[in-house]
Order: sequence, then structure tokens, then C-alpha cells
Amino acid sequence: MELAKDALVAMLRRMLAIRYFEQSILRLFEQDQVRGATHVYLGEEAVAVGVCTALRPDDYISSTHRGHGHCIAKGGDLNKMMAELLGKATGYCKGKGGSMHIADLDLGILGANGIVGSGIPIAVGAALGSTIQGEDRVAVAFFGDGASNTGAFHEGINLAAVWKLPVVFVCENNMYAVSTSTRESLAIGGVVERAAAYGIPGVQVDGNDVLQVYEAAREAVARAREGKGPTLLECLTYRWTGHTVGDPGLYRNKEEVEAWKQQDPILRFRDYLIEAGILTQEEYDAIDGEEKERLERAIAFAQESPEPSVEALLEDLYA
Ligand SMILES: Cc1ncc(C[n+]2csc(CCOP(=O)(O)OP(=O)(O)O)c2C)c(N)n1
Ligand SMILES: [Mg+2]
Repeated sequence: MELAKDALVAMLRRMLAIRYFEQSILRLFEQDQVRGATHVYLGEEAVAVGVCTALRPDDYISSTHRGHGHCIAKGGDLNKMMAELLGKATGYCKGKGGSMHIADLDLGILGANGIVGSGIPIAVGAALGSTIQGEDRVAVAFFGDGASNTGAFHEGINLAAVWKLPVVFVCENNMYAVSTSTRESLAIGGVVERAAAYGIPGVQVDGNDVLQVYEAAREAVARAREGKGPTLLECLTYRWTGHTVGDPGLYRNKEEVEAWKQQDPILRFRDYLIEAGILTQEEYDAIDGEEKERLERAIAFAQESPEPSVEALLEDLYA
């Protein structure tokens, strides 16, 4: 399906927002303004944006420890996200959760998650709930190549396949799980091959090509919504930085990292938009500038926000 210019620009904006959000996090972390462990999504922007563009606002996503991109792509509030990362009372979790606990149920964002693989059964549960309630909401589970080796993946995907639940399993294969290359953790050609074991379609795409991701996600979402069951979508991509902020990534060589940076998903999309005559360089620059400014405003909002009060420490406790 051809996307209108507005939709393409919205995709570009979200990819830029993710890029500037993550770059700011690296900087703010160094300045001790970001608290707690944080994993950034630089280089993987096309996956979250391509997939979320294929979703309705009331569809669900479950996320991972590397969740900022998913949240922004599904429409998350940059101010509340930034405030959460800076530990401020105006943040998504009132400054008490940090990067890996951001959720926005009104937007169908079921939450980032520090337990590798655990977003998968959460998405399957949301899809089951949607089905039981007679709704046609689809759930997307974002997860990594590493997560595809957990029990939660196999249990979740099998149940969804058997019950034909409206789930799209989106594997973000960024080639590493911390320092372990997929060369050492997969005995097959790709995570996608596992789809056959569950009797569902498996599709592998260039995860740095936002339109290719979108097109594959659109088909998988349509199939799920029609009651035909889940799809496993493997997006090949690469994380530009270390596993966590602060990891020098000594297990990868510079040439490999540089080669992937040449496949920058934002610059590739920009070049496409300009070459196809959809945007001029001037329009691109204006959009780029606006997204940079939006991010600066989010940082200012977070920095000017109050710390949580000492009394708030005992609020929102469920155990
Ligand atoms: C159940 C569980 N096991 C191990 C960890 C430690 N851990 C955190 S992230 C990670 C690697 C995840 O790799 P992948 O799923 O490929 O996601 P990526 O970090 O590449 O986005 C591991 C092993 C964890 N958080 N939870
Ligand atoms: Mg990985």
C-alpha cells in the first residue's frame, strides 16, 4: 500500500525523535543526569517505526530492556519519558522506575521490561484478552535475537500459533546479545527459520529499511486481525553502541560497526524521500531541526521538573 506524504513524514519524524532522544541519553548519562542502567536503540530506529506505523492506536505492543524506540514509535510522550530517565516526579513512573519500566496503557504500550523474553508472553496474553473480549486489537511483541533463545519465546509463540492469536512476533536481530554474537548462539540461518517449527509464516527483512519493515508488518498485522494467527518477523539490524550505556563493546571490531553505520536507516530513508521527489532537502532539514528542538524542550521539561518527594517513596507499592 502506498503511504501518503503525511504518513511518510510522520515516520521520518519518529525515527529522528528516537535518534535525538537516544543521543541525548548518552550525553546526559555521562553528566550523571540519567539514573540507572540504560540501553539505547541507535541504529535500530527503522524497526520500531516501520512496525508501529502498521498498527492502530489501540493495538498493543510489549517491549524490552531497549525500549525507548518502541515507546516513541507508538506515540509515547517525550517529556514524560525524559523526565522518567532523569528520575523526576513528572516522569511516566513518577521518576521511580527509570528506563526499563516505562509503559503507557492508554497508547497500548504494555511496558519496557528488564527480564529478557518476558514481553513475549505478555503480548500473547494481551492478544488472548483481545480475542476473548471480541475485539480485533493486535499485539506486537518486540524482542531480541537473544530473547529468541529463552523458554518464554517458545512457549509464547507456540500458544499463539495453536490458538491462532492476533500476535506479530518482531525479532530485532541486532546480531548480539550483550557480547554473544548470533554466530555463537544460533545453529540455523536465522531466527525466522523457527517459524516453521510452529506452523506459522516467517518473514525476514532488512531491518534498516523502514518501508520494507512497514510492508512486512502491515501484512502480518492484517493477517492477525483477520483471525489467521501470528507471524514471526525477523528484522536484521545492528546496535551502534555498546549493550548498555558505558559498555565499550570490545567484542566487536571497528570495521563491522562502521559497515553497519553506513546503512544508517534514517539517511537511507532521507535519500529515498528526496530521490523519489517526496521531500526536498530544505523540507528534510526543517523537519530535522523541528525534531531536534522538540527533544531540547523535553530535556528542559525534565530538568526543570521536581524530584519525587520522600513521601512518594512508599506510594504505588503493590507488595
Ligand atoms: C532472563 C534474563 N536473562 C539474562 C538477562 C541479562 N541480559 C540483559 S539484556 C541481555 C541480552 C539480550 O539480548 P537480545 O535479546 O538480543 O536484545 P538486545 O540487547 O540485543 O536488544 C541479557 C542476557 C536478563 N535481563 N534477563
Ligand atoms: Mg540482540
